[in-house]
Amino acid sequence: MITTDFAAWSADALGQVEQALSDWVPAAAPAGLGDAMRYAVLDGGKRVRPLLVLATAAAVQGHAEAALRAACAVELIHAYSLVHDDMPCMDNDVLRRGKPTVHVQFGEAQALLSGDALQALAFELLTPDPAQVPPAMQADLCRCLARAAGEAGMAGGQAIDLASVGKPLSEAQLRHMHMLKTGALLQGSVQMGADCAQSPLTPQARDGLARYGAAVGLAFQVVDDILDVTADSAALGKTAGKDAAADKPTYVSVMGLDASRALAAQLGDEAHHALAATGLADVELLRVLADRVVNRSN
Ligand code: GRG
Repeated sequence: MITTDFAAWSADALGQVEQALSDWVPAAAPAGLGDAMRYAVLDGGKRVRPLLVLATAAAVQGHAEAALRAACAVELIHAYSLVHDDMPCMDNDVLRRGKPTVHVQFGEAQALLSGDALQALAFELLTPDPAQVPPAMQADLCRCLARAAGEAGMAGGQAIDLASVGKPLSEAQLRHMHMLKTGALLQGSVQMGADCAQSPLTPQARDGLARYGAAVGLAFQVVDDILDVTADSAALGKTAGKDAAADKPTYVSVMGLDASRALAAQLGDEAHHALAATGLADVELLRVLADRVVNRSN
């Protein structure tokens, strides 16, 4: 069946993700830790990464239970990264999603611990009873998420980012940093969706999805940099001018606004071409998601 109704699909998918996150992030974690964890995860966020997991899993007729767990796991890693990124030792932000950041609301120690606990919970979600998700699929999902989140991905990109403050970066260096810091988790979301396939994918499908994920991952960051200078900071729900204040290089500071907009559009085209090369029968959800990433306003 060709999936054309993105709005209905995404409303259903987001409902499932919100419910599962609410069920799985424990309110009863000791000494207020559950409150900080739930504050970091629930009632906010665009859930782009879970949608990428679920749309990719739909395109490959993936294992439904594995896909929902993977969608939530990647969102927990994303939430942890935001909690830690906002702390005084990193970006020192006081506002996230229009609310006080976790360390402002709960204190620094609780913010650190809630990020740690969310990261651990992500891998717990990926490793249920073998009757629920085949063990080989569990291993693939854990490996993929660990690589996307670790030194070869998000954490490595964050290290480069912090080391780049006040330094001029070439476009190639900026691209490398963002492919790791932001792109790896988005690309990993697509790969995790692909890992939910219940029969082997062709090399063309794997390769096309990998190229799609890379293009969408980078486009997300380019658009983020554009929105940082063009959008109303209240609409973004974050501290105004954070990156400029921290003197961090961005796509807009390195390439200018027009070239950044052109790059975002080009990455959107690359995502479409990569999807066409997968040979998969129904990639409509992924095509619409790429367009939403490139054209987003928050
Ligand atoms: C602390 C290891 C570690 C890493 C932090 C992701 C990250 C690395 C820092 C966030 C800094 C930032 C604002 C990057 C720009 C792109 C980005 C990840 C934006 C936030 O993601 P959205 O827009 O957020 O998906 P929502 O709130 O919608 O979930």
